[in-house]
Amino acid sequence: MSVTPQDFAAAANMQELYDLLARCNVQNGWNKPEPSLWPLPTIDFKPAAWSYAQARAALDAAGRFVNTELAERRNLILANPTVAGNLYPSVKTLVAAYQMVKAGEQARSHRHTANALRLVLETGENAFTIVDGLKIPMEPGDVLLTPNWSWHGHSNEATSNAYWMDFLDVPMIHLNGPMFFEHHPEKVEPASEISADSPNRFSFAQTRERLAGAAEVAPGVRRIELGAPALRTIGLHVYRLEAGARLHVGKSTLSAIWAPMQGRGEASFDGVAFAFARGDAIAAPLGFAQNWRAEEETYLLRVSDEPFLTKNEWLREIP
Ligand code: 1HN
Repeated sequence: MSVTPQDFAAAANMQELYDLLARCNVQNGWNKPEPSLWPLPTIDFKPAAWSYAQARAALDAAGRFVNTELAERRNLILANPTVAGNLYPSVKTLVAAYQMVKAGEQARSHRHTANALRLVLETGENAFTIVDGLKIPMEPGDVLLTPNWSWHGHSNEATSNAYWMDFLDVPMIHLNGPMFFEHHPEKVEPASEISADSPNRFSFAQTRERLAGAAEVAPGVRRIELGAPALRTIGLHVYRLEAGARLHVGKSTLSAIWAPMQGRGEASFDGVAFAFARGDAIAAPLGFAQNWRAEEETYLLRVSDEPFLTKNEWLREIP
């Protein structure tokens, strides 16, 4: 029975009012057990690290059991372990994965509204990602973009397996809802033209050269941004630390996944330290101060939600 204005007028006490509100799918906004606004960001995701050596061995094992018929992508999702029941995001807004395509294999083409990029770890000659009909070479250290709704598949024409890391804004799409996905009608999108200088490719050679000419942001630390073009939701920065250099990153609302492209060292988050080497993945969720130290010359890719935050004026330091 619907609640009438007269019912509210007749409510004799607070409890009767609450009972009427409950029948209208309305909650009082002044007496909830959990506040809906709070003074500072809640910390839920925690720092975490994944080792490439381990992921590579797991992918090789998956290669024995999982073929390209069964798996559209033979990949391993790096789910942040510290949120109860989390099976997906690596940090609140982003997910990372390791992927392997065997020698001679093709991973079929699809497109989705999630923005994606890859960091190439190990390939032979003639490994390609096919983006919108062009074959983009995959060489170690390359960063390759597949923006929102671009067709993409992977074609490993080399004699050795290809390994890389994927980064996507899927958690943002899960939250906001605009998920669309399509298989390519031809399974693997036909492509014959090789586009080594595609704007969607940031070769490691180019990245190293740009960093050599970049200004220092801290003693022994240089930084560049990859793009244009840039993804609308995901920011890409590469840091170069000289041997022995340190980088301090203050507490902020930024969520990032870091991937060492070269080198070795240690990353410490409010006292929790992880040793890192090339190919590892380090989740840096919002709300933790970070201290990086390089034991040798080190290149770090930082994949973050910076553009999403800055567009909305949500990038802030946390005291
Ligand atoms: C995806 O589509 C790819 O296209 C890689 O290679 C990793 C992880 C989660 C969701 C979709 C790819 C992915 C992914």
